[in-house]
Amino acid sequence: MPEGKKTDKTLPNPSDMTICEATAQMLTKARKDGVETQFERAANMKACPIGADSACCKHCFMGPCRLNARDPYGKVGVCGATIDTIQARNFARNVATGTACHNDHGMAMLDLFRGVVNGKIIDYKIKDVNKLNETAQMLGIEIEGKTVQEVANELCDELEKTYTAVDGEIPFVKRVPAKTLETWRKAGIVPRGAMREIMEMLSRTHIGMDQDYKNIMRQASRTALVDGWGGSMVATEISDILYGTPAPVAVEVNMGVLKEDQVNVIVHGHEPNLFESMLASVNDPGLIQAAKDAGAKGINLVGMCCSGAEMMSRHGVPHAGNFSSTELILVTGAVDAMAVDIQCIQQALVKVAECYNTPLITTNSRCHLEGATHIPFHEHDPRACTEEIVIKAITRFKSRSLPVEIPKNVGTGVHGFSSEYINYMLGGSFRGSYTPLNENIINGRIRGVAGVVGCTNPRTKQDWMHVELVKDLIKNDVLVVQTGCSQIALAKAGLTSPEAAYYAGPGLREVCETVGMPPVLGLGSCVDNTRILIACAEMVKTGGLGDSIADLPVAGAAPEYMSEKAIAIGQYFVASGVFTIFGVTFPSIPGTKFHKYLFDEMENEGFGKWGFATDPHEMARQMIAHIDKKRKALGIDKARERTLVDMADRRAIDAA
Ligand code: SF4
Ligand code: MSK
Repeated sequence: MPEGKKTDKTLPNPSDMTICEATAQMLTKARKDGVETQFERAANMKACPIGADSACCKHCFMGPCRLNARDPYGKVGVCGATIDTIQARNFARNVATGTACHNDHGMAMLDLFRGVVNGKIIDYKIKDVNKLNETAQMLGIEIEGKTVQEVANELCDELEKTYTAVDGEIPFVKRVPAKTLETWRKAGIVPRGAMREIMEMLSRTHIGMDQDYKNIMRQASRTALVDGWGGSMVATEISDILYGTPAPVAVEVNMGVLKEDQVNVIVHGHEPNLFESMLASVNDPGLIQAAKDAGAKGINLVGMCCSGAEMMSRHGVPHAGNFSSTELILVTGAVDAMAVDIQCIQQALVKVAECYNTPLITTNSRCHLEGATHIPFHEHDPRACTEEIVIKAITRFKSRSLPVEIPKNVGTGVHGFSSEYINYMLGGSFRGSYTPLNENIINGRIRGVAGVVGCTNPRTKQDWMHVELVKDLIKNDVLVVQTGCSQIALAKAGLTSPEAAYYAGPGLREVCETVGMPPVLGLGSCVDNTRILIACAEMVKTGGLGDSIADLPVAGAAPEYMSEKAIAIGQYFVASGVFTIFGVTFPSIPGTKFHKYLFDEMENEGFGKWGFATDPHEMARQMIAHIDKKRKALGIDKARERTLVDMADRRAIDAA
């Protein structure tokens, strides 16, 4: 073991690193097997304190320049850059990279959609014609008398502007409430195409360019908005049109979904295309027979991370765990192949997969891993790739030689909510509407809505922040909507089932029991955060809760984030008007002008603002305080007080 590395004895106990029992069990096994994971590497690698404070700059070769977080105005970079410029530039580049990732994903979905529409890609079809028509109409495309193909063609052309428009405004700003849009127009941040915004962001953060932190942050907001209301929204909408808009479905979650007597295939990543084709391949009678011939009872397809979150929402495919469990699932020895596409694929998977003789297969030209097998996935012939992967998995099953240990943990939750389904669920099929949600917020049964999203991070106890935060929120009558790895943390903890209403406060519990919904609604993957934006826009449009998203009693959190995509998501929620609080670490120094701008002053300009807390209860306190502040501004704080002291209501709830 290299000098300075903690030995097994000094490493924290697995149960101190995660609240996921299955992950802890596999951590113990990994240590016995001599396999290192992100948890040990995080414990062994002290994070650079200057980097964590965002007090260093390496944007040119007169540096790198390191400023002092304890005396941030004590010196400047060689070029004279102040701490505010350095922090703003670093932050803006995080936003640009995260936005690039989501737009890259969305653009790939658009390419696929165009291929389907013009008949060049035949393996996928338009599944949700209603969604196609609604999206087209919302964007001002006339659908009367046109074929599905004609409408889809026009929609492709319109959505392409999300990426390519050199001026003007991206198509989905048509969804933005008028007052929110007015705030953006006043600030000059209504986004043009993503290529333009990301290019300008990178240019403006070069040495000798923009050196006014507020001006840099204006472009950071504009760039982030072309993620949330741009590339991510395109990805979600096209995925729904091609593969179907999710509707609630019961799903099994956690490592116990692996089956010792079956060929286990895991898909991990972000774009749904690979997974959709894999679903077709594992149901191919010839491949099922091949698996049986190899002595297996069948083929068990399982998802992880965001690909998994999307497929569990749309098809009820079981989910094995979130980001921090992706190495540890391999430690079970039961995974016969892991196929990955893009984003959140740790390089460390190569080594762990090698230790357990599991084929690790990259499939996307944008994401190779040195040492992994690459089987290219082409949308024109997708099954060639997925079938080859299944055959590899069957071969590995046949030659399993290492002991298999599958944790028994399995939870069941209901997932697959969407902004459309919330509309239907609360309003019914004949009067689908957000009115009941708004009414329940106004009368105080629901105090507000919180989006709890984002990654897991081995620098915090896996899942703990997510679960504790959400428990506090629902206990205080805050309805929680979720995406990504956070949703999986809550699903494992059993809080995405309707029975979890038991943990909710009396008002929220009453609504959940009436409608039969959980107090925690899973909306899908990271790009599906756009479903939360759309829900916010619908709440404003429905009326009674103010004129802009910034007026709503809502808040957002990513308590265990780790990726730059999360920063981009946070910034688009803040720019859209939402108080958004992050945990783990925050790349700014309290007391600096940059920090004050993000945490206080943006709100005065009609946006939301950032927050930070490492304790989930403090995080919940800040979110609830913000929701209450908004309720007061709307004049509905009294309604809630009346509801809560109404003894007749209480008795009715107790008797239920
Ligand atoms: Fe240093 Fe300025 Fe170069 Fe950054 S841009 S590395 S602060 S000289
Ligand atoms: S996968 S970005 S770890 S949520 Fe979308 Fe999970 Fe975060 Fe990746």
